Amino acid sequence: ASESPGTIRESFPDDFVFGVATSSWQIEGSSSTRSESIWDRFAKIPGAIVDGSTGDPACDHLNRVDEDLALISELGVGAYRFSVSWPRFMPGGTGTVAHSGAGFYDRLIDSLLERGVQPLLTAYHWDLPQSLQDEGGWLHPDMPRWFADYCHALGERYGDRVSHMATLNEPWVSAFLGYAAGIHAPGVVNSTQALEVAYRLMVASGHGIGALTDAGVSNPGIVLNLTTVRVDQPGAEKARDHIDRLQNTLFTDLLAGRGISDEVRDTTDILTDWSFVTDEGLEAAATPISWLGVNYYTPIRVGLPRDTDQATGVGQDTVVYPACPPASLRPRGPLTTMGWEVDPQGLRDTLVETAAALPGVPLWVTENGAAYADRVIDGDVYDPDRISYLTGHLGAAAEAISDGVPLQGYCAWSLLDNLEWAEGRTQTFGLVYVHPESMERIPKASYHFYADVAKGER
Ligand code: PNW
Repeated sequence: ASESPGTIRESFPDDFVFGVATSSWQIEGSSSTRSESIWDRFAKIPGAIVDGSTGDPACDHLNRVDEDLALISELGVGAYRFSVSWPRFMPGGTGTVAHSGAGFYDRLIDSLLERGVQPLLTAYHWDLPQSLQDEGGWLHPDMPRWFADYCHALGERYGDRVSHMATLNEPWVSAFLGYAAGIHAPGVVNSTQALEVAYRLMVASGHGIGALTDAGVSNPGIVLNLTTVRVDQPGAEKARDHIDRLQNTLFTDLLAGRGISDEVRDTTDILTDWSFVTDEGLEAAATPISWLGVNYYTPIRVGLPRDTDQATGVGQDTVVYPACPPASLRPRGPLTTMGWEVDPQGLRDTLVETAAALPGVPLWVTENGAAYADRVIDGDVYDPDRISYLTGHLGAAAEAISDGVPLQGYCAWSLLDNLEWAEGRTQTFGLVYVHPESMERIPKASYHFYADVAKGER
């Protein structure tokens, strides 16, 4: 017999929760029964989504929810993280809750609870009602109030059954991919606006936390995409620090009540005078959270500008970080099909750094996973690379706990092969294969692997 190192399950505390995640726009479809979102509008721009995908049918989840609940149930997980489509729940953006839209999530939540699965609800996973975008979206000073009203309605409707709700998913992505790189909705390229949107989102989240609490939600929190930032070559230290500030510290400082640091203000004041920042806004952004979700996929590795970079010296791939000193991002293999470096140690480091930035806040890994081109052979889907990715990152999560990180749960991204934003259907993160036309679901080898982990069989 070989030495038995114990199961993956045994490397976590007994009350640790294994879960799986999705988001509304990426799976639901049925766009005719909700109002338009900024992603529906963005998807109409030729070339915005590489394969021309739209929000329909996505995974046709609205019509296949029973089948998807069975997949969650058979996976044996303790939690399911999903998001509410704002345009489905409150089609006007503000005001009236839609009977049918709200009822869909009632049934989803009740079915999860019947199956012993804890619902983790995210209020905003990027599908803003287009009507609010038309008013100015996250640049509008009233957005925090509109968002708080929406959160209050969610809390009133579901707070009796859902303990853990998150206000926002990854405000960094909304701000910097939506307003600096312009590769996400609403497709704006304006670094000044990106900084203002990042701030406004955090103010809105704070108002949302307050509204959820008022409505009786016991555990309101937020989900950030945080990641450790490494120096790849000597000389890139300044750029590393700059990227770390805009990727991580900007958000954790606001949550911790440290405001916006002088370093952030000084390095970006060529772009913006930050006069939109108010004391009330900073105070709102620091509203205490009862948990923090961390989405981690890959570290950031910062090197010197490439020879081919423009005369400005600023690498194309660092434009997303406003005012970044000359540098380039240099992922090292092995890479996923997203071009993202596979580095489990990066998850451990990210969790340790996050716990230090926000001491005492319970953490969850709310997303972790990998895109690969899977092979379908005789109706079976083989994804050994995804299994080794998950094995490595689960190990890193367990090590972070032994480092003292108060980590309570882990959600794999994603249950289904879904609509991967600007990448359309060309990047697949699912534990379950979804045929792009027939919508047939086939659990992959990684689904069976993860089921074994959740059940304690490996
Ligand atoms: C996250 N980046 O998005 C989202 O929360 C998911 O909806 C998405 O499907 C998943 O990760 C995989 O992409 C991100 O470029 C998209 O740094 C892009 C980045 C980070 C997160």
